[in-house]
Amino acid sequence: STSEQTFIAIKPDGVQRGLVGPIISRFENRGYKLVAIKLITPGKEHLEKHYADLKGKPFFPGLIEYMNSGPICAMVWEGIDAVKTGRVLLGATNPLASAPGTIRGDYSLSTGRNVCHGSDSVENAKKEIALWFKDGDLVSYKSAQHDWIYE
Ligand code: YYY
Ligand code: MG
Repeated sequence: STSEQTFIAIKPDGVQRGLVGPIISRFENRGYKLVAIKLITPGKEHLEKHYADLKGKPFFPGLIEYMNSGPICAMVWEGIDAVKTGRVLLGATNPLASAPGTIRGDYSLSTGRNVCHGSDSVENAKKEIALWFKDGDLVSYKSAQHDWIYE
């Protein structure tokens, strides 16, 4: 449906490297609608919840430290197939396996510095949006471009 939502977060390296604008532009240009955005340094406890599925992996402590190293630009993007297409825009987890034209494939070289997060399923998107945002943070509006993007 055109109201599917995904959680996209520009990681601390992406923010520090001045990639907030370029990454937002990719979602805007594709036709997705921004419905929530904030710059936040949420702390380790919150980040451990966000990556709870990866607890126990050898890279987990380093991942949390990296994610806690500066502000994160947390966003919710809405539109048709937002979760799956959001992952396509992101590229592969390992930037070296990411095609040029993807965010990770254009802007990064290391798995542990891959500049951007995106939900991997509709179910996880719902969980992540609920973790990072309050209900009232998500705005509801009709994009002026809607009828030029959807047939
Ligand atoms: O969803 P995605 O970010 O593409 O990958 P995940 O498997 O969920 O891992 C989350 C995050 O952890 C990944 O973006 C980088 C980091 N990571 C790592 O540092 N080393 C790995 N071998 C796997 C993942
Ligand atoms: Mg993931």
